[in-house]
Amino acid sequence: MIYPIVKFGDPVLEKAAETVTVFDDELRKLLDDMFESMYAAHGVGLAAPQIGISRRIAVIDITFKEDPNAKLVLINPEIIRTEGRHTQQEGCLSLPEFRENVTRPRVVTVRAQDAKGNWFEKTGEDLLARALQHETDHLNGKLYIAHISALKRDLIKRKVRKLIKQGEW
Ligand code: GNR
Ligand code: NI
Repeated sequence: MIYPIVKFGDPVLEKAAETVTVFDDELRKLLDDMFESMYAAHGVGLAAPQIGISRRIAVIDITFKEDPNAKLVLINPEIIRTEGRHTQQEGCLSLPEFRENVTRPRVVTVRAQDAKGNWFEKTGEDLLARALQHETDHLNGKLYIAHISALKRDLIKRKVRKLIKQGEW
């Protein structure tokens, strides 16, 4: 099932999501639906709050279906190591049409559980590192605009408010 993507303005995007404690078939179905929804929306990552579900679950595939081994499930993820710094354009499916340069660590290691509840660590660089951080942020109620200047952030908020008023958001 393809879920619609929740957009900026919905409070679910700005609250911390709930820790996952049950690793059952319902969770595995949700993960399948999240991958399907992410691919349908042409994203390289998707966090559960973006489909209105406030649980600490995210999926990533920076190859966009090219490499089946690149599918990454992150449950209860935490960034445990970071290295370097890199600035790159970043977007979010919950803020369609907006893009801003965001400076983040260039290499990160995440500790997370898989669909079966087994803990693992994964180190990523560049786009993967960015996606690992972007999705972990979502689960903490944080959007990429938290990492840009207040001036740019307020401009985006103002534009979104205008779009909402016009019924275009
Ligand atoms: O599809 C996405 N692309 C992207 C590009 C640069 C940095 C982060 C991302 S994640 C984003 C999908 C999304 O909103 N995930 O939460
Ligand atoms: Ni996002």
